[in-house]
Amino acid sequence: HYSFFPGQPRWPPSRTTLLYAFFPGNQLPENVKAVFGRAFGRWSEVTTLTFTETRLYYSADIKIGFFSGDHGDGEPFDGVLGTLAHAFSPPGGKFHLDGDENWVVNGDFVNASSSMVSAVDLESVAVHEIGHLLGLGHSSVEESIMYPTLSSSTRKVELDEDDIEGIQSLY
Ligand code: TQI
Ligand code: ZN
Ligand code: ZN
Repeated sequence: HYSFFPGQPRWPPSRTTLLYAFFPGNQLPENVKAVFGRAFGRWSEVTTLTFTETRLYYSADIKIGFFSGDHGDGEPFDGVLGTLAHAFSPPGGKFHLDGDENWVVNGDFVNASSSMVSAVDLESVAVHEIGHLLGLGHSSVEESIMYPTLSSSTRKVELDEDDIEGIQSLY
């Protein structure tokens, strides 16, 4: 079953459009940015929320960036595997991804190299982290996006009934 964060934080009802921006220091290729657009779309399809990209990083509600190791927020990333990403409850908006992962987009490595041993599907992680950004905690339903385990190389991007019930009770 789905869960919320303590106190059930959510974006205020007056905020039906949330703005997201990419950390300008990353210079992400379009195919990587498009993954986040699709991941947001999966949640907006089942709620009253709309997500719009803004180029104004500092005024965005949700700030997306790839960082490696210690990146100044007291929650350092840990290299390949382990922690893949972190995103926090509303109205936090911080959405960080571990730049050391071997991220896969549409079945291809974003940073192709011959020594790849692990593969993490970016869209799967993005859909999960956006759930956290909107106020969902983890779920006990194994098929759900908010279940706290994802096997390596697995792609799981479709919202489960459990995710939909959870998010629809917030928005
Ligand atoms: N990052 C954890 C996560 O997003 C961070 C975390 C741990 C957390 N406990 C939490 C966030 C409690 C909110 C509330 O779950 S992670 C998965 C999954 C991670 C894990 O890097 O371990 C995914 C990121 F679900 F597969 F385990 C994305 Cl999809
Ligand atoms: Zn961080
Ligand atoms: Zn999680």
